[in-house]
Amino acid sequence: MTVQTVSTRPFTDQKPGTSGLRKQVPTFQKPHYLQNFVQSIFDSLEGYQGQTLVVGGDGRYYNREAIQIILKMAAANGFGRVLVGQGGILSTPAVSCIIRKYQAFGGIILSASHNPGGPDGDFGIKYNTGNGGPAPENVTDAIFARTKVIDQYRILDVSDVDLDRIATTNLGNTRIEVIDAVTDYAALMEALFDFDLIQQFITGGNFRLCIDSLHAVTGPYAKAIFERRLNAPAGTVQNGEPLEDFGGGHPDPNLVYAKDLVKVLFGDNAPDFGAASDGDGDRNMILGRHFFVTPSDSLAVLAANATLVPGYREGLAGIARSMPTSQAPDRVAAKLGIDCYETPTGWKFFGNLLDAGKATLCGEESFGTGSNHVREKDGLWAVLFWLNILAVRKQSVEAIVKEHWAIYGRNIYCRHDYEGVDSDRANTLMGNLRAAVGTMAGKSFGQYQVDYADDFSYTDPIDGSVSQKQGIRIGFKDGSRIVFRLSGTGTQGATLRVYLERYEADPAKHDQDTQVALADLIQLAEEIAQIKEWTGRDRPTVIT
Ligand code: VG1
Ligand code: CO
Repeated sequence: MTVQTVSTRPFTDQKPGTSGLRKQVPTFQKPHYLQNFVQSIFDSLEGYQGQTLVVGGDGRYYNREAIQIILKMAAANGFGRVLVGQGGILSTPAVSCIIRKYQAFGGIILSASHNPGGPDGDFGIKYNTGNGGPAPENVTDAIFARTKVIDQYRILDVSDVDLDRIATTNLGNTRIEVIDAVTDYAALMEALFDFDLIQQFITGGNFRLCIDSLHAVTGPYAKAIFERRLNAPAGTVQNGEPLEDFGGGHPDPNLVYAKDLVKVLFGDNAPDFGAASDGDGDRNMILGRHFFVTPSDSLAVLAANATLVPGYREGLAGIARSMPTSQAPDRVAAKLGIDCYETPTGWKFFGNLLDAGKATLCGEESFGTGSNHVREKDGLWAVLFWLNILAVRKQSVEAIVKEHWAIYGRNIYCRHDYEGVDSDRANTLMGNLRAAVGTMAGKSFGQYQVDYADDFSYTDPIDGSVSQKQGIRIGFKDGSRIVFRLSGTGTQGATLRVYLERYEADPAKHDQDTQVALADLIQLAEEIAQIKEWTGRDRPTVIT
């Protein structure tokens, strides 16, 4: 058993995006490509000799091969112990939970989250630090800097580890422990929520639920928690087998891609509650019978009802939301007399606020909600939070959301995505906006008067780090907003995201259709950004 030092040359395209490095599978399969990135992670860390690393992925194509490489490299680089999920499976929130529980030095997650998988799909890798959260920008910047100059990596010349058997083996001086993927995570959930009450509620005969794992990582977690621990009927979890290509689907829990679930919840004799998760289990979509809860509203409702749930009975220290997320949570924070922080897109920006005890709940409009229980967004946690609230309040999802709007007003909200557009043209569109926002304040567009317009810049209140160019915000005097940004998770061309929001205080107008209610702003976004011209599209690919 020898440590091999392999000569390599840098790849120029290993800059991590919103959530780690994501590329098409064939890119990751190029000789040395994954190895270079893994060694660059290790090279930019200090003090991990003899420490614990957590490794797991969402089960997509190339997961097992990548894990074998990482185990051999972790051993060759001197980690003392590696905890790896059985079958190579660990959801993103489970990795966060395990890093924290076992005081690991950090973790590596293999996932491209909501991007499709398979031989022609996407793959991804991201590093999480000892707090269990995604590496902050100073760490990802250091990793990227290293990828540009790397000339060798270290790997053990040994045979593969059996990932399917729960057992401990040694690779050189490193202990490799294959652990059950679900146990630690399920125990954490049980500590936060009233499982007995939820169980009575979902087995009492008056409530039916349907959980869709989209053939991605949450299948085993959802079956263990809902069907086995909480006794929901067998079949409650649909699409529950993780598949390497997610059954050909797009494991993104929104109204477009979670169509099986949408059909059930909007069909005849629909159940009372439905939920879906994404590829790596950190996102959630919540549906009631014939009713969709926007992720921004979901965060606001969870915040307003948090004290009904055992783990949050003491109340919230604060709320944090990403900039494009609607301002619905801000209204709850104002009423509770707590702070609401506005951060750039990406969970890594919540880490410092959570560690400092300034925020308890966090959320993003992209179907991500979470809390200080881990340092990642957490799909099944959000589902359990909703079920706990429903079990206490014994009202429908729709009634709870409508009552919420009656108290706080409704932030009517949606996002339009233009996927796979030409990168140069998308950059031109953003460049034009950037040039225009400086002089936009005070201008009027029909009934809308611009209050402020900028390219969002964030100064972290804990460590003072500054993140610039995080998206164009145009805020109007009546509280409406339009936000434009380019995705940082795609692998082909560019994706333009346009976020639209309008506030409606009058309950008599809360039932309006979202697209109709936002029609003026949609028109205005087109006028300001010339979307059709620069994207070559006359409508969005995803409306959510
Ligand atoms: C998207 C979402 C963002 C989320 C990120 C990672 O990023 O907008 O809110 O944090 O995906 O989520 P972007 O840059 O494409 O807009 V996950 O669940 O895909 O890791
Ligand atoms: Co995800």
